[in-house]
Amino acid sequence: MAASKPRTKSAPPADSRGQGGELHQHAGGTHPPLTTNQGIAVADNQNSLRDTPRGPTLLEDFILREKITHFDHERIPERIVHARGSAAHGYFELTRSLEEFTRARVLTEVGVRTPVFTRFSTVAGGAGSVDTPRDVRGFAVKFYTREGNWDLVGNNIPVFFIQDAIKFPDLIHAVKMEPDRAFPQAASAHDTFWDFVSLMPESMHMIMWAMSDRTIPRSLRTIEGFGIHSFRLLNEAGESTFAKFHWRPKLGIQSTVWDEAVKLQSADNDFHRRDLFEAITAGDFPEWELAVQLFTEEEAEAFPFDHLDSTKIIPESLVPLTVVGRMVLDRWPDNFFAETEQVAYCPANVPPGIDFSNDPLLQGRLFSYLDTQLSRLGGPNFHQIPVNAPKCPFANHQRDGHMQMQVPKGRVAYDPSSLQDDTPRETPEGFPSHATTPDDGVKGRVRASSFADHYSQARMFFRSLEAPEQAHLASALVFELSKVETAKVRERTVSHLRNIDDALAKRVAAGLAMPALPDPAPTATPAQDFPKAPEVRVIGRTKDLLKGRCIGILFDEGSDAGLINNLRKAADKAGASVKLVAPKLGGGKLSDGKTLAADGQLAGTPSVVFDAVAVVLSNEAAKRLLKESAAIDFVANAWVHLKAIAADEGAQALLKAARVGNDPGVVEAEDAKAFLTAAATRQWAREPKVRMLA
Ligand code: HDE
Repeated sequence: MAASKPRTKSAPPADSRGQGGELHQHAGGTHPPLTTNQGIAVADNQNSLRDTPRGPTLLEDFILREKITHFDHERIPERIVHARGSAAHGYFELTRSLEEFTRARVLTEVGVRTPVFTRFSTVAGGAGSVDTPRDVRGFAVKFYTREGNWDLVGNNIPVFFIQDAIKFPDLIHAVKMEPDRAFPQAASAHDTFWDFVSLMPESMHMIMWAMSDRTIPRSLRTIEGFGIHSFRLLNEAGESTFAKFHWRPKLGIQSTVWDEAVKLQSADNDFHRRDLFEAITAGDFPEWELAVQLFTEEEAEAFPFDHLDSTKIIPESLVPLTVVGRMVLDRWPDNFFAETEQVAYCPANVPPGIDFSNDPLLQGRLFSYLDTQLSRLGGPNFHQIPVNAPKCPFANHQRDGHMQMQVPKGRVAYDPSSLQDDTPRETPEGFPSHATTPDDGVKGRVRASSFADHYSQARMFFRSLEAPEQAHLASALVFELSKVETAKVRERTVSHLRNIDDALAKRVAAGLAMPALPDPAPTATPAQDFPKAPEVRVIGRTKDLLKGRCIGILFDEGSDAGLINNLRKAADKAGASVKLVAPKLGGGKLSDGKTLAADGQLAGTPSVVFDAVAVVLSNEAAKRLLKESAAIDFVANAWVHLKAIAADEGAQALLKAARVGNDPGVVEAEDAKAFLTAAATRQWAREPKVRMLA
């Protein structure tokens, strides 16, 4: 009989005998008793209940049925977009009060640490897709403020594809895998995406960003975040100021090169997730500054674009950034499903003092998130899941529904009421604190004429980039359009490029070997020449830092122990992490007779996962490794991915086989200083030697 047993910790025997006589292995140790979800202790978790040893399983086996039933329902629907994500806990600390502009305490109380939960995601792929496709990254922050939750649900790109929320389902249907063939997964390089965007000139500015190096980041720790829309801040006097929110990574912005991003997909599906996990668990906490752009209605009137249009940035030359705080992510979630999967962000979650603008994209989002979460999380009580619940008290008269976790007391569940003293009531401190806006009295399905300029900022973006970045962008367009089967879609896209930058259009047309350059797309609003916006670059904004970078050292039997130790020490001092790679995980005996184990086996640890590599080999080992393509690829990829390479005398044969050339990024392993200087950056000057860019 399944009676409840005393809850003492028991040490199970090293093995135990099931009723059929077979042995189960136990790993040992002291553990609490295993129970069913009803708290019934389980004596045998290996065998289902049968009436004879070889007879059918009995329906009576409630332990089996509960376990399998729970398993059958373990998956919930994945997010329709941003399905693949990684998240971490941390805090936000205000360093500068915005009291003049807002009454929201999270933005006025300097020094207070507000807990946050931040989730990064890709947009197009499913939950099981890879981390490193070319894609926009979601950057969603839940601030558990003393006045309720504030969700700043942003992306790593400051603009968006469309101006009006009514186009979102079309955009997403176009970018997701094509419905008849169910591919490609997590990629925009296909006909339906380019068909749609080439018919939506408003997406051209975003296309410039999406085809730039921003969408192939090296690490989630090196991406920026943007709230995109203009929000409003409201102060005690009810005065309103517009605000745009920016997250700036402490480590600077870093991206990969395309060939590296492609190879990372096969080297490590979880590259970004693992990188974030490893950094946080090593105590190397990622950090971002929160900056705001603040401006008034009158200032906005003078902009040469409409700030309510999410396809536009406000260049920093027009409205500079003011840093107001920092976010530190210092704790990996205990459980992926309970926290990262069940977290529900919603741009409509704002505390008093933060309000919305009339951006039509934001307005649609205010509806969509709660709606999708009702079905994704199975009912109206998902706000009670620990990761979603506010950390301040919350109470109202909403009741019941699926999965109600609270047990409300008393007979009053309505308002107004007079029967009970402790029921929640309205408070003057709370919402509404909405801004009043002038109303022009026109109602209709209209798009403001101030939203009509689709090319000026796309041109500004492209022309602001450094030359290698422009080449990457052109090559990305050639790559994506080369996957598009329909000629007229390719031509239509190039016709938009002609309105952005004719030289870019010609490069892309040449890269596709187009027989003729298509005419520019018709437009009533030709591009204006805006001043360059250097803040959009990646290359100029990468910090030459070793902190946050990882160096891989390839070694084998007989490698020079002194050299390896020197390199490790120097890298450690400079703040870089080091991983050792060898043909076998057990490593080998070095020149000093001591055995050094590797962190990764060569076949499973290619150089794409590192920011720079050192190769320290004896002549014999190098000779042996000439027969190992993974060793040659290790060096060859570091070279073509523009990474610093340090090599000792013995390793030269491998460098030769990998066709490594000569440049300031290739140094002797003895010169740790020169190596670390080179390792702190990418060798952009090498690129024309190794790649034909468009
Ligand atoms: Fe989202 N978006 N979105 N989005 N979005 C979702 O909400 C939507 C947009 C963003 O880590 C969904 O819970 C509409 C812009 C992030 O859980 C859904 C429109 C920006 C995340 C939804 C947009 C974003 C989402 C899917 C056009 C950058 C992941 C699952 C008006 C500012 C949040 C969910 C997480 C998720 C709707 C456009 C960012 C369907 C209708 C612009 C970071 O509600």
